[in-house]
Order: sequence, then C-alpha cells, then structure tokens
Amino acid sequence: MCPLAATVRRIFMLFVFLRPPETPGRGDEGQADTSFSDSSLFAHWGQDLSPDNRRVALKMFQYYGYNGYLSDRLPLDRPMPDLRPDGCRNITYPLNLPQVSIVFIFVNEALSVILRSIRSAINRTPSHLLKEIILVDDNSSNNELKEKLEDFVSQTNSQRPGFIKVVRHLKQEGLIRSRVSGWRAATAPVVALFDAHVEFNIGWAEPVLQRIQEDRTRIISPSFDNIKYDTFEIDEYPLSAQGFDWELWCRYLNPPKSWWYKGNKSAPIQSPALIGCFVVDRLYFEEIGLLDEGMEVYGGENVELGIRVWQCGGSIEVLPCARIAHIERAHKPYTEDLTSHVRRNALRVAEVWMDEFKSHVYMAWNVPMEDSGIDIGDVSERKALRKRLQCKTFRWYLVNMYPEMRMYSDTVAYGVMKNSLKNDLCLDQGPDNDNVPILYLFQAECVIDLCKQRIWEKKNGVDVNRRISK
Ligand SMILES: *[C@@H]1O[C@H](CO)[C@@H](O)[C@H](O)[C@H]1NC(C)=O
Ligand SMILES: *[C@@H]1O[C@H](CO)[C@@H](O)[C@H](O)[C@H]1NC(C)=O
Ligand SMILES: *[C@@H]1O[C@H](CO)[C@@H](O)[C@H](O)[C@H]1NC(C)=O
Ligand SMILES: [Mn+2]
Repeated sequence: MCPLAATVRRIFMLFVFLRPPETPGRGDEGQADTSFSDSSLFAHWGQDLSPDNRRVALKMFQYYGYNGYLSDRLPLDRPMPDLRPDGCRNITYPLNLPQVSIVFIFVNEALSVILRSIRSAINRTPSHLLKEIILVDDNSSNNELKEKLEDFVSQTNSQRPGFIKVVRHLKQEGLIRSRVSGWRAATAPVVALFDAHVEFNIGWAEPVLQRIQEDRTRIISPSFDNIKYDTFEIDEYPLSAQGFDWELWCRYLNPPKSWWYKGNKSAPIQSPALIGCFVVDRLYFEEIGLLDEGMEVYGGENVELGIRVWQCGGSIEVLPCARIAHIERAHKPYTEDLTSHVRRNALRVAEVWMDEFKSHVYMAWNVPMEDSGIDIGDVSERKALRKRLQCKTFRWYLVNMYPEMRMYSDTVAYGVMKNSLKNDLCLDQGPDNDNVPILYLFQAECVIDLCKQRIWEKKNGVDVNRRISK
C-alpha cells in the first residue's frame, strides 16, 4: 500500500543511498528520511521507557516495521474517530445488501495487530452482512502466530462455527498469491481483500456493498486514513483517487475535476487504479482474471488490476463514506530487495497491457527494451486473457481514465551518459525542478542503476530533456 508521500520518499531514498557524498547542489533533498533509521521510533514516543524496555521495543520495531511493543499494550477494541465527510451519516441503505467475506493476508505480523484488525471488522460491520473472516498466513515464522492465533480462532468459532477460516501457505507465495488464496477460500457473494494491519471505521460496509449490488463490475476501495507506525494515532488523510507513476508505484491522486464539480463530498470518486486493498464481487473477480499470479512478492498487481478492469469493461471507485485506517510501516517485511520485484512485475504489466506505451515503463526503470536481462516469466496466459475479454487499448485508458498521466512522444534516447575516456564522470538530470543537467565525479564507473537517466525528446524540432519518473 501507498504511503501518502510515496514519490517524495522514493526520491529521498535515491539521494540517500545512491548519491556519492560529493554530489553538488542538492539542497534540502539530501536530508535522510528518518523513518529508515531505527531511532525514528522514539521521536514521538517512548521517552519515559526504561532502557531495557526501549531495547525490547526497538527490536520489535525492527522486526515488524511498526511499534509492536505499543500495540501489545493497546486495547484490541479501541474507539476510532468517525472521519466520514458530512452527508455520509444521513444516507440510508437498502436492507437486502449482499454479505461479505473479509480476507486478511499477513506474513510475520504482530498478533495484537491482526487481532485488532479482526475485532474492528467484527465491531464495525453489521453482523448480518459479515459472513466470515479468512486469515491467510503467508508462511510466517513468528511463533506467536501459531498456537495463540489458533486458540483465538477456536474460541471464536466455538460460538460461531466456521466464522474464522485460516489458510496457511506451506511456502512463501508473496502478497499477490496470498490475496488469491484468500479469495479461493471465500464463500460470500462479495470479497474484501485487506492487509492485516488495519482498523475499520464505522459504516464502512454499507456504501461499498450498495455500489457493488448496483453494478457487479465495480471494484471498490475504501478511503484510507493512516495509523502512525510509532504512536498508533489515527491520522486523517485527504480524499483521494488512486493511481501510479510510470515505474508503477502506487500513489494517491487528487480526485478528478468531475468529482469536485459535483460539490458532494460523499459521492464516489472515480479512480484510475487501486493502491492494494479492495472489495469485489466474488464471481466477477474470477471472470475478470483475479490477480496476475505470475507476479512475485510485492507490487504492480494493484496497477494491473486497475488497468485491466477499466480496459475490459468494469470500473473502479473510491468511496469517501467507507473509511479504513491502515498502518503505513516504516519498512516492509517481505524482502530486502523489494524494488527488483516491483520492477519485474511492472514489466509484466507493460508487456501485457500497455501496447506502444510499454516503452514508458522501460524508460522509467531505465531498462533497455531489448535484452533487458530481466526474466519476467511467462505472460502468455495474461495475453490470452486480454484477448478473450476483448479489452480496449491502453491509449483509450490513458486518454479517458488517467488523463493526468504524462505521455512522452518523440523520445530520441534514454539511458546513462558517460564519457568513454573518463568514465568516473556522470552526467545527471540535475535538480528536480530544473532542466539543467549536472556533471559530477563518481567514485567508480558510472553504473546504469546509479546514475539517474535522462530522457531526450524532440519538441518542435528542438531537443529537450526531462526526467520520466517523478
Ligand atoms: C440529515 O438528516 C437530518 C434528519 O433526518 C436533517 O435534519 C439534516 O438536515 C440532514 N443533513 C444533511 C446534510 O442532509
Ligand atoms: C513454512 O514452510 C515450511 C517449508 O518451507 C514448512 O515446513 C512450514 O510448515 C511452513 N509453515 C507454515 C506455518 O505453514
Ligand atoms: C451525495 O452523494 C451521496 C452518495 O452517492 C448520495 O447519496 C447523495 O444523494 C448525494 N447528495 C446530493 C445532494 O446529490
Ligand atoms: Mn499495508
């Protein structure tokens, strides 16, 4: 899932990790993003802890990417501010809404965080609408997720047989196939696919189920608020649509003009894509092709689903009246090298769905289109799916559903520029807000992953150059 300032943070990461120290003139951008250093846990929390407890808390923070120490000490059943915009509380919903199965996926999540997700789902979903809860454990090694979780499940099920189902993966499958495993176990007409570090807000289910009941080809995302990873306070986020950049990292977008013109804060927001958690008609999800199970670990699946649903006749909306708070971790637990998985998955999306625009994804990742050396696996089934569903072109999608996405035409070249005689000189795109390139000394040879690429475009016969990944 997307941090609110995803783009900014990624740019910071590049500068922090990839920049040689002698890089000139970076101004404020060079400052480290402190969420990547462990002491960020104690910036707003825990000053009065004893040194021993600090050590325990820090260890849990490093393991989980959030304050597991604090979570274990907070009630599972805690109140939440009602963050719905005006108007939502007045809407009345039909009585015969379809039931939902809520799927939570996790790997090595803190038990108290999972239990709080479950408790808030039970407390804030009308009980006649919540058919079951499905827990998908993607081969966690964390011991507390074994007996203690089983105890909780059998206790709950002794009062409501079969209410909580547990699916355990015998090997790690990544979050994409975990979501599909949860969907396979679900039996209600509607399935909600969530991370297991969320808290549901009041009234979230009715608007979602109504929109799906009206039109089963709608895939719905709630509006997200943030649970701060250190203090666990709820942080209200602005109403947003959901999209992506050309590397296919998700990002929040300003809602479209047509939504603002309505002047109705509770109206659904049409969205180009999804940031990860969503609710879908169970059978429609299968008809449209589930998620791309050829993707690994993390990233890209939400973008692929968004593009596919629009191109193949469905739609996506974010509902302001359905709100869910979600922990944005300080770091993700999946793997050290998340980026290489996101890149691989992004190239799959480009190859299957993006037609002539696939070049934009290759450019954004600074990867050559031929012989990239990246094994994206077999995409023939996904291509066959696109054909079978008779989907529209990516150009149609961009023009109609995602007009704010910048198109790059007349690209002459992209890649790294280096001087073959003096290869410790790097030519770089220069500061963010400027088109002035910079030249600087690099300790070693300029390497494709370390120098940021430049893009050359011809505009009215004049060469201009720009960055592509913002
Ligand atoms: C909400 O409903 C109440 C009573 O039904 C009414 O008085 C009020 O004007 C409504 N508010 C809005 C914003 O529609
Ligand atoms: C995780 O995978 C290993 C084999 O890779 C298996 O032996 C173990 O039972 C799995 N753990 C769970 C909780 O499923
Ligand atoms: C605003 O949107 C909500 C949700 O779609 C709808 O129920 C309500 O009637 C709308 N209000 C107005 C004034 O159009
Ligand atoms: Mn998450």
